[in-house]
Amino acid sequence: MTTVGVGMVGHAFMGRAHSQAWRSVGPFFGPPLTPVMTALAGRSAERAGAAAASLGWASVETDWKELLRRDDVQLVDICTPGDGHAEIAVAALDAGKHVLCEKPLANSVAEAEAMAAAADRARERGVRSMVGFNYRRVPAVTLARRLVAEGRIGTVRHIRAQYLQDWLADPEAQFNWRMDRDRAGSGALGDIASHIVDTAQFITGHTLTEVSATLETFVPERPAPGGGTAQVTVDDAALFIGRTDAGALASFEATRAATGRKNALRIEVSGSSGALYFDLESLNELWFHDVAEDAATAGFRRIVVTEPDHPYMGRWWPPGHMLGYEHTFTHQMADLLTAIADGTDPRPSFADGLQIQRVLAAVADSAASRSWVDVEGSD
Ligand code: SOE
Repeated sequence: MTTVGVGMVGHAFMGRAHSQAWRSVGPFFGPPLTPVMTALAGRSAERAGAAAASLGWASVETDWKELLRRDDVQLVDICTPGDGHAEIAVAALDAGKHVLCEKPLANSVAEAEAMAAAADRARERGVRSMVGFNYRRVPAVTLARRLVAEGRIGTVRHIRAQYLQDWLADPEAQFNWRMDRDRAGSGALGDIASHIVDTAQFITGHTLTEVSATLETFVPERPAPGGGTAQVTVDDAALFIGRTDAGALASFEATRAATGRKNALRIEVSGSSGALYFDLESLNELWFHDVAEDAATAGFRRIVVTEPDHPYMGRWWPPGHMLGYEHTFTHQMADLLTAIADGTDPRPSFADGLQIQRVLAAVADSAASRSWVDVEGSD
């Protein structure tokens, strides 16, 4: 099998980001499997048809279940709101289709457990699955992981993570599915705190074992699209501290009300002999501090992560020619297709996604009980 037929469910923001990645991964990465953009599934034939034409999909389905019945679809790419993830992923895996599922894996730990179990069953038949925490695949983030693994900053003592957005700072910002617990499962917690938990654990190799948290909803009621107002049933902001299995202290701030900050995912890792700092709003840069540096020239050094030997960069442009947000999705597809071809498990796996879901649940439980809570399964 040198090609893999892809069927994508959903065609909004993530559907558009994934479509550009499916189009670009072949020409730029030449993966062992070439993706064929076979079918786009969307509830509205008219809107899905227009999206398929503009995004490059060969056919349209108005019922995602049809993708599972098609022999020309071997991989299902789930780009729906969170309330669609579990049903589609379990059915697709049980039908023998590889699955890429957007983050967070699910709207609850129970759903994530069912998805991870389906992934285990499917793995026995060589069917692979991945959850789309794409920020691991920013070259600077992968470089940070390599530097930590090489011991370049020594023993990790602190993880300092933020994910700051401001699209809900305005109380007049309209209600949408991301503010509906039944659709999204949670607010900033599942949507963007999940990213910094995955990115922090990926860079350091640590896992969170216990957390102490608080959540806030600053604007409980918002203008509804059809007029009137709608109740916000999720958090606008999540703040929590934690301990890791390797003895580090961690702090996390995820908010959609950080006025003036657009998409500022920031991670600083403090080690016994150095430190690293990354900011998504300057995603081609990694700041590195080495205590061995002579005091006269010590400090955080700016690494422009665009050299051919830097992660993923050899496939793109000459040094100094920057990448963007969309390239992380192309990297994600390249790694997924390579893993499928090699018969290995792509990372992050559904088990990785389940662990993050358990961190999010511990955060919610801690905020409700105003106490420290252990992360299930971390003992
Ligand atoms: C939230 O607005 C959001 O779109 C997240 O859902 C994405 O995962 C993140 O990459 C950008 O911000």
